[in-house]
Amino acid sequence: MKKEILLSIEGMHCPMCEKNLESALKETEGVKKAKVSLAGKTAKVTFDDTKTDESKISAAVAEAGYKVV
Ligand SMILES: [Cu+2]
Repeated sequence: MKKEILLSIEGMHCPMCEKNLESALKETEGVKKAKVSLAGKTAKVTFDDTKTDESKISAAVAEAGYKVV
């Protein structure tokens, strides 16, 4: 099933961070949509919950160099 979550992200400092994280999320298996906001310090992620879950998405965020808070 499709699920949407809004994550609070720590560690983004510039528009490159925003782009980096967004593309990292989009490349994550099971992720359908990702919209990262530098100003809002958030990532809105739509994913297929048969393929991934919130902890795997958080791990992908950490791998990209940022942190879910
Ligand atoms: Cu940056």
